[in-house]
Amino acid sequence: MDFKRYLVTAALPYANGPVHIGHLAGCYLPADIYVRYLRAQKRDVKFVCGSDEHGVPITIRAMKEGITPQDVVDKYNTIIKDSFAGMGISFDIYSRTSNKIHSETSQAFFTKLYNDGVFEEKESEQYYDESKGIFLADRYIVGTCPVCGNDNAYGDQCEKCGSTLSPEQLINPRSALSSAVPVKRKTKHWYFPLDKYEGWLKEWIVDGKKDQWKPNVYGQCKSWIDSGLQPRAMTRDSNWGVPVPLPDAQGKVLYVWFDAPIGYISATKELTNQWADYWCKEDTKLVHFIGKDNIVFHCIIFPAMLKAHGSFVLPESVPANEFLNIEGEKVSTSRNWAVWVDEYIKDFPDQQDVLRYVLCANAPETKDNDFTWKDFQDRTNNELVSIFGNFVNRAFVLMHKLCNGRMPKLHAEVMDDADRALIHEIESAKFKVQACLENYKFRDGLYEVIDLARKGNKYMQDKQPWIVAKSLEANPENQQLIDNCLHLCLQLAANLAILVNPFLPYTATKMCYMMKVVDRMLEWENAGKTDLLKTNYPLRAPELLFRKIEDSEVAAQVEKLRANLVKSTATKMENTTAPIVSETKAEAIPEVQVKKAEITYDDFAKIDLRVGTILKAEKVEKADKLLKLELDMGTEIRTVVSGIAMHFKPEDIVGKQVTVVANLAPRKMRGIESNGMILMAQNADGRLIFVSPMETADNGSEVK
Ligand code: B3M
Ligand code: ZN
Repeated sequence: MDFKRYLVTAALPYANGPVHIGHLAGCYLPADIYVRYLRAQKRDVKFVCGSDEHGVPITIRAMKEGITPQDVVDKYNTIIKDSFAGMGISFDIYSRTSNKIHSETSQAFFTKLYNDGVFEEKESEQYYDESKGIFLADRYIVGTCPVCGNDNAYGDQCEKCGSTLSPEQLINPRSALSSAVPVKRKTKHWYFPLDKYEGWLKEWIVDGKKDQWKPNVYGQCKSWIDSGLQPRAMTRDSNWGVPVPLPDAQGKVLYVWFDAPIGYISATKELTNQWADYWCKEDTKLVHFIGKDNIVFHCIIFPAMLKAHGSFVLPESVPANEFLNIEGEKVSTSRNWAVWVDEYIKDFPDQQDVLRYVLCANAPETKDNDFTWKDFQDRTNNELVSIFGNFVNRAFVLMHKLCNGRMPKLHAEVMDDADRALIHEIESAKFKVQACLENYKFRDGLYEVIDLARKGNKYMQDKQPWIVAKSLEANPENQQLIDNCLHLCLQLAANLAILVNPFLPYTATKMCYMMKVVDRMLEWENAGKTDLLKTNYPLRAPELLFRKIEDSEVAAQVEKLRANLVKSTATKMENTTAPIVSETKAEAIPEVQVKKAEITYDDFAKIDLRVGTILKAEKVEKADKLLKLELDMGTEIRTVVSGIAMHFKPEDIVGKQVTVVANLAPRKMRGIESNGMILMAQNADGRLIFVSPMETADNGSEVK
């Protein structure tokens, strides 16, 4: 199919926290590279995105910060938008799903499906928090994970072991709002019958996209479809979201995964009156850039909705990336293990392209990848500075030194094989980069750009115009050789600017300035040409395109990561009732800062701290984290269940003295009553250390 126009979307980030570099690498940067390339090709393209401002992630964040959901989205929408702009992500529009145009668009979509009789109306039993008087979304229910024993697993997922869960599977479920034990209540919802679209989805994806979609995307879709599709509720009981546009739907809103993808349509409407061309004409190529956790929503649920609606095009491609780990560990927003884009921009002003380079060169295109600050430094210094920057700089410096600061002529009569080979490399680089970009292989495309610079360096090194210059007095005609070398090097540099532009737009702009050419030179059709710079034209003095990243900067960033790591609540693991609500950047906690609000002496005096000795320790069945301890408390033997099994072998801790919170209310875990809690210190690296008396104390003695 010959596409007349392109509509490129990037996942709408939840406005419940800032974006980190994993977001950039996974979705926004590849989308931006693709769009910049299409624009350079002068193709008709629109690039839409915006904040996803509904759903449980927002309400949880509001609860945690003690502010309204509106405050949350206002705050983070600004931060996110600025982060993208700061990194040169060139959306045509960055909208918000709280806009009026969006509620109208998504309600109209719902109404159309409703009027066409698409939805199934069903009553079901759902968890309800009686103390708060509201139905609990799966995310609001926490409890013990049946797979790994994590006490703070969510009703839809355990973040510790990654298992997908339903609230029914949680052991000891409790409300995240109040810690009350939730009860079941009847409620009515509108279901989208995904099962009825199974046949169509098989044909469209399983048969139709096998060779077109990336294996990770295709594979996830296929296994979803193969395991059988179920009707899915498209409404929720909540007061935050787009109201369900039906008379008997008080207190009900559209499910966030119903309204959010429609946000792509609303954003396009907001952008242009011609929006329908992009959404309804068959010769539009719709491409969704997303992270791997969004695959089923974009490849199965949203397309089925679009199909049911009938007026819209379907995604042609969904190039989803895997995840980017940081310094060898999975990103954790709750533990603040992430490199935040807004902070990068502050710490490295005007260094957008360096991060764009590293994230693209190391993009998690086919598997999860690792970002380390050392690699950031190595790639910058050894690739950008030493290969690309160095080549461009030398070409300019030598041109100023050996050719009077003017673009030298090409003397055809003295051209040799090396010159012709270089011209061939320049011509073919265009097609290599292009083939990669058309197929969403951004890493490979960037590699080809650097490779061309590498070839330029080699050519210059072989030609050694600075040595040739020494022979000029004896052989003035050798100036022609120097001219040819620098002419071709500078034409190559102009090509580098065009090819690198989608990836590193700030660098391309700087290069245009140095070459005194207008941005129009960067159009893709100019790539491969070797007459881009006019002969005899004075060029500017070179500017350094990139600077080296110093060891001290790397050390400071690694230190910052570790210092800001939120010490896991696991320090007092066994009795946490408040869920560790994740999904956003937690406040940074500098080392000696007080973490909790001040308390009075009387508050403190309420805690009965005692010394005890571990008499017995054993693993708790089917709970990887838990140890059952018997403690000699002087006057009694106590049972305490403690979440330290991942850290200590039972036999290694028998005989140790520990500090015990002796008057903590009893709590049942895995059917065992725990009477108290032992204190542990936790290092930045997560290691646990017993908080014990320095010398042996009498069992039962008070700690004060
Ligand atoms: N907000 C999930 C996410 O941020 C969701 C994407 C919506 S795209 C329509 O990962
Ligand atoms: Zn788990």
